[in-house]
Amino acid sequence: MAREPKKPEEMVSDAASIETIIKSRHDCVDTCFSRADSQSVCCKFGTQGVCCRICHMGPCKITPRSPLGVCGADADTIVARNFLREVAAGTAAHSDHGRHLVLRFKKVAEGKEPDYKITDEKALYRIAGDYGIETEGREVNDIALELAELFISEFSSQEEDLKTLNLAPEQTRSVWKKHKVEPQGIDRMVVESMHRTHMGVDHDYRNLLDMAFKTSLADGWGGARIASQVSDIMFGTPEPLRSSANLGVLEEKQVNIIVHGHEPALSEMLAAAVHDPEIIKYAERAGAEGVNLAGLCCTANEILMRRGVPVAGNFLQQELAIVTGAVEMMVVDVQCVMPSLPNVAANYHTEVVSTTDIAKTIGATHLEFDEKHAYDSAKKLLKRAVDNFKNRDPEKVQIPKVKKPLVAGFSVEAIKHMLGGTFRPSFRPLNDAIISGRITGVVGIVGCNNIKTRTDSYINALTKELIKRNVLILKTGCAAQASAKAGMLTPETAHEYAGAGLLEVCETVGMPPILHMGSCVDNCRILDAAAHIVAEGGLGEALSQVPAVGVAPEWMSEKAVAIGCYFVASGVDVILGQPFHTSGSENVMKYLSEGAAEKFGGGFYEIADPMEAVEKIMELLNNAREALGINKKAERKLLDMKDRRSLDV
Ligand code: BF8
Ligand code: SF4
Repeated sequence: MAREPKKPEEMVSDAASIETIIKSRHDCVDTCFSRADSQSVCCKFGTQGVCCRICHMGPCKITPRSPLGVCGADADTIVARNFLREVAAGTAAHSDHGRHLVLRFKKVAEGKEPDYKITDEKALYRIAGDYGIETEGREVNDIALELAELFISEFSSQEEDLKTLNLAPEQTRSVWKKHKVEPQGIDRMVVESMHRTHMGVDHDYRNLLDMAFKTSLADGWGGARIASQVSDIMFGTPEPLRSSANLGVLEEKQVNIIVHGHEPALSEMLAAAVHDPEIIKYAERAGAEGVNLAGLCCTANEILMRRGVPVAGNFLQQELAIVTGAVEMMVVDVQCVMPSLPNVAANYHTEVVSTTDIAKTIGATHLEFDEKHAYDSAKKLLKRAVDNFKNRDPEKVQIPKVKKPLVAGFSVEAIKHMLGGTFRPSFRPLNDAIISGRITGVVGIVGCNNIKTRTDSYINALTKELIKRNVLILKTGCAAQASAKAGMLTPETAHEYAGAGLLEVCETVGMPPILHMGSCVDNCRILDAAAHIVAEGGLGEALSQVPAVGVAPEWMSEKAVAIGCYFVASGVDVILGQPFHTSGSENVMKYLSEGAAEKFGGGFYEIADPMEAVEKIMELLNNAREALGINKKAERKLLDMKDRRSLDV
């Protein structure tokens, strides 16, 4: 007997998605929500991580009756190898994104890409300084070129440790040295991971998992970090700004273009070109009131953070955006783009356009992005979208009237300014608030949506409860967009939900209790914030001592596995709302939790229930506070100027 499809409200938690899933059923359009229903139960061997298809004597699977593969590999080896391959893929994704930006940055420095420029010279000086590059009396392009070359060597270095590691506190670095997980060149780490997981190479699960941590560090303190830094230099360091989120940002009377994926280079150009008078006139001639650019997933986060472009939705809303019938064009680049998009689009007038030769989908129009004429390329795309406006079927248009205001743009530099003012930007007030107990600790809530969890529900329940308990929340990726859709990325949220201590700090500083720090490569900004907390003093010497926890409540991608690993290897405990595919090996599970905690000071915890996660997080934060000797009752006095001065170091 056919199963009843799930009710939309059981699968998603926001009104816009519920309305649009109902529309998709009415329009007889398949989406991830209907496909998840027909997938039914996931493969047991895959879930446990005990399926090995690394050589062609297999695939082998581990069961009580066959505890070894044909070659003799046991569950520990197979699970650890599969895990390392996931980390390598996640690291590769972030880092290749970083590489494309670095190569462009180099061309910009050489004056070969006139449509791009160094937007944020201050960021260039700051970052070049971080790497010990001389800036005094030098031309901007000269500094940029040296920095670009240094970044390129971070990918290609063979025996030298990554220079980016020097941005971590010294004690954290010495932990990495002690356990031999300091990565060399990013590319080498990924290649070596693939070598070591080839049939007949590395079989010791502990050695394989150490390599997973090492490779992940080449992501968080390497490729992803570089992507973030180069984006800041070329497109600007984010500063707080207002915008809005959810499908309701689409405009009924305008040409709607959605950018989706991860790389900011093309979307930045589109965001600039959309205001070009030529484009506005072109749209008006086509009978539209204008051109409306909106984003999905991390491309959305990139242009939200820097330009305030509205967010149409997070990961599981990508098909729903098309189902509104109001999108003329969806421009995609790399990562988290569902291959189903052209099929969904075939039911409407939407044109899906792929733009890079490393990411093509059958059914999508492929229009290679011309970097040399980037602005013209962007204008051409916009005009093409306008031309498609006439094909929109008004009968099929249904834009949910659901959107929420938000504030985003909290780079580490912006947080520093907010806390200390322009005159003396500093993390001191935050450290003081943590030491005094007004803020219990800092929690990074990151990652995706996953069809296995009612969309956004874990993320939002956890966030709400933590701010009630005086925890400052740092967010990125689709998790940040979940808060945005719930209307929680606003300063008013402090009054509505925050505990007394956190509220006091938010009011004094004028900041929201949930800080949106960007896309998934910007998870390194969270670690950078923790490094600033350490440098400011009073909260330990290593990242592992800071009362901080990372959570990936609804994660789904290999990138999230890499992110989790570099948080843990940096000494930060990580709570996973979705389990890894490692349950087939108790040894691997133990190594990732207790083993990692012993080595790095942070380990993994799998907790399926958000309220249980809250309890665990509070316990971890309080343990850290206890160890620092600051776990006394919150003192209610705000520091006066004299106190502040006496704390200055
Ligand atoms: O890099 S949070 S679904 S969009 S993987 Fe993807 Fe996950 Fe969203 Fe951004 Ni990150
Ligand atoms: Fe089977 Fe070993 Fe080949 Fe894996 S590597 S498929 S366990 S024989």
